[in-house]
Amino acid sequence: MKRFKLINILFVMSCSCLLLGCDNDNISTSQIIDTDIEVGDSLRLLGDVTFDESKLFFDDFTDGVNYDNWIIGNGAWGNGNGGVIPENVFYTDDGVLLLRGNGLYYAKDEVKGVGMLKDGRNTGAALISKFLTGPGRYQIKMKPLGRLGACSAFWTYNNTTDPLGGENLNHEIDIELPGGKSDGVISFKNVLNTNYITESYSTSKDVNFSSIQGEEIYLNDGQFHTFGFDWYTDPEIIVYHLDGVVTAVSDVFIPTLSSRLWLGVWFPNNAGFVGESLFETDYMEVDWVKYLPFDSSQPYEEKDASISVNAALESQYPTTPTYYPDVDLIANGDFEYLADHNQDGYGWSYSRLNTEDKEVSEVCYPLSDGGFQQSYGAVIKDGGYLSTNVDSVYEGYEYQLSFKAKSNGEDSNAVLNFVSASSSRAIESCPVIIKSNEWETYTLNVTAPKDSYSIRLEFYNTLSESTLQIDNVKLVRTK
Ligand SMILES: [Ca+2]
Ligand SMILES: [Ca+2]
Repeated sequence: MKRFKLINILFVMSCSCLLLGCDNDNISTSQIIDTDIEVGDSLRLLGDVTFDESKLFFDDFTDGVNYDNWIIGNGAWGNGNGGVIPENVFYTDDGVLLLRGNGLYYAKDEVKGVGMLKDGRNTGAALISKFLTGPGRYQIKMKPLGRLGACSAFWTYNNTTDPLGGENLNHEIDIELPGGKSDGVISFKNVLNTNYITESYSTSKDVNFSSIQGEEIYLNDGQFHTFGFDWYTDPEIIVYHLDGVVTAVSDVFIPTLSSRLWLGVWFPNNAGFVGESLFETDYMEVDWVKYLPFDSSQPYEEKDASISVNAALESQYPTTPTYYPDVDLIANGDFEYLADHNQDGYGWSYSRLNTEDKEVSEVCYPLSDGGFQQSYGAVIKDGGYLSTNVDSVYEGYEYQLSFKAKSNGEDSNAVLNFVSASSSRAIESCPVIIKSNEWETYTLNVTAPKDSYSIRLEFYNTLSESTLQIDNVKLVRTK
């Protein structure tokens, strides 16, 4: 009966497509789901489908990463990244899996990449299930890595050669953050819900969760959120959900091959997809993962899903818990990267005001003993201008800026600017005047105003009379 109804509906749908000339990606799903389930509904099971509770998989990472359940990935896919590596996998003593991502400003040189980049930049981490999965409910309670350029993801994957010689039978269901590519502003307001069959046929919903919930919600807000999807094969529907609310319903290109479950953070190196990874180090945090298969009413083809990256050795699994990392949103704020790296390309921009005639190298430059206690620091003279940026900043987020500075005049400034997505002009500026000729620590507590998208932090002299020295710049989220 269910099948008969589905065939009828598909017939109607293809007729209307012929008439309207629509493409498959844009088919409204409302005809199939009709009164069944819609975006904004509370999550529930469709029709008579039940769970096979006897096959529940649940992992809260209490004792770290279980070798019997998970492969820790040690390999790369995509271009321009360093892959996923076991050195970036950690857990806390209260059972949170920490997956570290090192962005393009990573200069610690403590880990090496296994992709095109070998110096540790754009390295992430991933777990892949040793068990195979099929139709059912998939959920992850996590905090995505809250910066642009790092894709926090939870997905099924089976990439199999087509026995008939066509393109690969890539079967995939993905939750990916940040979203926003469809309207050109990548942000944590959005999450991408995508499913594939073959390499060519996919449908992706770029979901703005705020508009579904009727209030502003940013998915890097420091809270755990539960992301997931229900994968049905009869009828073929995927219901994507977030915090118990339906975010998208897909009824085209539904996978039918058994898969493995993947989760992790990786670096697509594609600004149009998740933005640019202009940060040093941050983390994706996972409280738990759950997979609950459906009953036998949901058919699928059993096929081993090969694992497309190398596996870490058992000796590379983390064996002791770690403390929660102290995430500094400023890259290379202690300037010690200068010992082994070029001055440009690691987060700091050494520049000059438009009114300054001297070369940048004379008015804004790093100095090996120019920082606190004769360490590396930055020097700003005359019309020099030192700046750095932090993305993924949203209304209501609270931060503490701290830095060490000294100045031989009274016209030296640090200014923290909140900037919107649409203009480089500050929507709010928070200044600090630096007056002391001895090293002092300056702190500033700020709250991001409406329409915030990033922070631009700048150091300069207003009267071009002073020499300003800067070191140990740090910005942390306090709420
Ligand atoms: Ca946990
Ligand atoms: Ca220093």
